[in-house]
Amino acid sequence: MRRPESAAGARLAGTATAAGIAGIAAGTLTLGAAALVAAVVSPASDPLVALGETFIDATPAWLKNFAVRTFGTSDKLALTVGMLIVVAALAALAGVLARRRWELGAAVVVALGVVAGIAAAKRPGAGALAPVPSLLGAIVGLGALHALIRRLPEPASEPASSPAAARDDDPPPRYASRRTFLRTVGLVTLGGALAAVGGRALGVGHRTVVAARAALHLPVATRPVALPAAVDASLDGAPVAGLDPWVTPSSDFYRIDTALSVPDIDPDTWSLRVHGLVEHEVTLTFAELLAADLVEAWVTLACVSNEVGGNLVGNAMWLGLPVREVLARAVPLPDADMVLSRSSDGFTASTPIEALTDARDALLAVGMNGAPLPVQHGFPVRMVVPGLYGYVSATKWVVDLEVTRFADATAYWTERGWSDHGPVKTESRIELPRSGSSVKAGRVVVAGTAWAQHRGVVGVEVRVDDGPWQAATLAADGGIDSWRQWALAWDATPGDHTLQCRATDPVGPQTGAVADVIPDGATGLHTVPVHVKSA
Ligand SMILES: Nc1nc2c(c(=O)[nH]1)N[C@H]1C(S)=C(S)[C@@H](COP(=O)(O)O)O[C@H]1N2
Ligand SMILES: [Mo]
Repeated sequence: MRRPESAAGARLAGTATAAGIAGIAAGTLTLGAAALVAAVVSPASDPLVALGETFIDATPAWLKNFAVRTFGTSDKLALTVGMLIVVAALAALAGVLARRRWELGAAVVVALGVVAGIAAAKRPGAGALAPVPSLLGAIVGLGALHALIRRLPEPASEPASSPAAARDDDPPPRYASRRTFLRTVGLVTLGGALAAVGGRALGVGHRTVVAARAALHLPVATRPVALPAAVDASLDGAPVAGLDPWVTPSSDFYRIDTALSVPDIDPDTWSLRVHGLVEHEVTLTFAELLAADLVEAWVTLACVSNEVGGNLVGNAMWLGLPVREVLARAVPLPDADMVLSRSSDGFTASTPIEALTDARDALLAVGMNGAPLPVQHGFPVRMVVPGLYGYVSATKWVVDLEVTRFADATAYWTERGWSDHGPVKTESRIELPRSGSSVKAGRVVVAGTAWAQHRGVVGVEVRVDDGPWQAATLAADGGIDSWRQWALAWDATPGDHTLQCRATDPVGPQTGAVADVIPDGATGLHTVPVHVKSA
């Protein structure tokens, strides 16, 4: 049987493809083996986690901004998918190279293992064993790649008298061999994937925090707060349905941080070190923190990356110890003007010392909405400071407070292009009607939420099609540190309309000037198009 050149070329290409597939299978087993080892060593030592977090830390402001804008709170999922694609491409390359020259393919695997191992070792708080999952994974990967490359289907050297061929003419022998290869590859990939999933699950189950959090009973606050009355918007005595609730359930609370694997902190070994420009260095244990006079406070937290009209903002009841009481024990020196808070995973925030020593409820929080802090929101202890964006104040998993000066120290996001000061800007958003929706002509409820943390919202106005500003009805004030709901009855006429809102704090109305989230928070009027159908 004559085979044209192109068929021979296709066979060769098919084999290179097979080598690429072998590489991906070996790569999957590599990651699976590493995940299993990481389950024992520490979740953060998983090569994907270590590489991802290193990548996040190296990400400039514009890219972080792009990621948050494009993927919102799914930015971590997007990063993981992106990394898997890159790793798959490199694994395929390792396979293709290994088929030509084993040493070349092996070099790619070893290089990846070493790079991931170094990344894991360099993560803040990494133990001595941090590189082990990456390195053991690479060794398993080398073995798998070697075995698979030796079993590549080789059409040219297929023995004509192979048992498969003797049994049947169809399919031709090389297909039988290919099937065996694919079956092996399939098994290796499946094993790797199962190990990866199992390793992750095991790692999560192994976490000290899960049991520690479940066992924790928070003390009762010496100064408790109740849910303030009438904070839900209503019009003419009728409640407005469909707004974001005044209290954001913890499970719905936005999450923004640089951690791919949340820190695993045992409250029994947690401590907070207060040092720097202080008269006495202070160390606070978790037991001491719980034994202190804890207070409760309603505070609306906002992310500097929140776009006008966005939802990276939430309101919760926090339980904690005022930071000023811990600072008072340390006695800051007069020339200090900033406190650099640091989390166990290396994140830092620069907070003006004024905001931590004045009368506001700046807390070392242990509770959120009546329960211990969820792990994702900072268990066992985080900072919450009314009036400041999270990136300059709300350090989760906090372990260290350095009293210092803005002139002498910089924080995580400041080093990436964001402002070192981040007071929350007065903002308001329209939640009803939804942007782009259709409503019937006549009485339409326009409603939403406004915030001006630590100044308070004293008014909200709405305008239609650039018409005059009309005062909305404010819901009760739940305190100047919390957001405030509002509503207005609009007599809608058929056609396309544009709604806008603006909040007023004691200083004046929010600015309508459009500003990007970088470097210190977005401004502008939330603008919502609606279509009104004739009734
Ligand atoms: N350790 C740590 N704390 C952190 C961050 C982080 O990346 N790491 N992000 C900050 C930012 S930018 C915000 S907006 C708030 C968000 O808190 P949340 O996830 O509980 O809503 O946490 C802050 N605290
Ligand atoms: Mo943020």
